[in-house]
Amino acid sequence: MTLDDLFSQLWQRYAALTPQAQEIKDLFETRGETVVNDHVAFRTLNDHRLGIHKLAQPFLDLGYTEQDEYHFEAKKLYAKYYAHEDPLRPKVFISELLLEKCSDELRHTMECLVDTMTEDQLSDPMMLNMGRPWDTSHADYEKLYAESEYAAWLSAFGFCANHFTVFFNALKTFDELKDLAEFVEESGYPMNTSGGLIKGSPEVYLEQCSTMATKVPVTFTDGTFELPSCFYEFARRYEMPEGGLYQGFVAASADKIFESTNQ
Ligand code: OOG
Ligand code: NI
Repeated sequence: MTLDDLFSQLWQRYAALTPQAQEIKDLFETRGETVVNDHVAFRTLNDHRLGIHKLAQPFLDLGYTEQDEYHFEAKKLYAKYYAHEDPLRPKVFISELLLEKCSDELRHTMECLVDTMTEDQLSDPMMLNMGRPWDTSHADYEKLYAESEYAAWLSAFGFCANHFTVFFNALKTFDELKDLAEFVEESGYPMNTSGGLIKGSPEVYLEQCSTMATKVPVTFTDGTFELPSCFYEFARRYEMPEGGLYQGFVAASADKIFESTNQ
């Protein structure tokens, strides 16, 4: 598999789950823009069978290397990002829920889901794009949601690109990230305003904003329910004093971006 194949497979599943992403990309292209991706993000659990390292493998095989790590105490999450030596390749941000920090009940529920996965599924190198490999109930989703929105989202959607992110710097028709956010909002896509519309600032060399996830019907063992699936993000990077654009993430901003899948 080539990197182009990998990103195109990821985009396919993501766009099917998130029609707004293709729609917004089309709106940009209608303005004469060419959309470049800054990063793609994934979610998982720190269960040894499917931790960050497991999802990262296809990228590592194709020339990506591990970069920085981030801690999210309140959300009980840990994340790492990976980058390719070709700066035009999107960065990859992978987070995982720290099960040992969660309640016994939540840990048990999530481990039971993983236990139902087959050997073939657990050894699939493309786990990161397999979708939801387990059956689960909406009643369990609700219980998980009360403790961790992240766990609930993972139980309902499984493995896929949670968001693609448009690289603002490669766009030509917006002066500020705020102008882009207003354009997207006015086009009919509600934005995530947790922590403010624009997260970060030139002082931390990164500004980000994101849509709220599209609601899609999800089939559970006890019925079909509309739930927030995936979202689209927009990131503007700033030049650092020592030269070059900042390449990392900002934990305080990321903490709010996670909330783009809130109900
Ligand atoms: C990841 C949230 C963090 C960023 O760019 O800071 C993030 C997620 O929602 O899974 O994407
Ligand atoms: Ni992101």
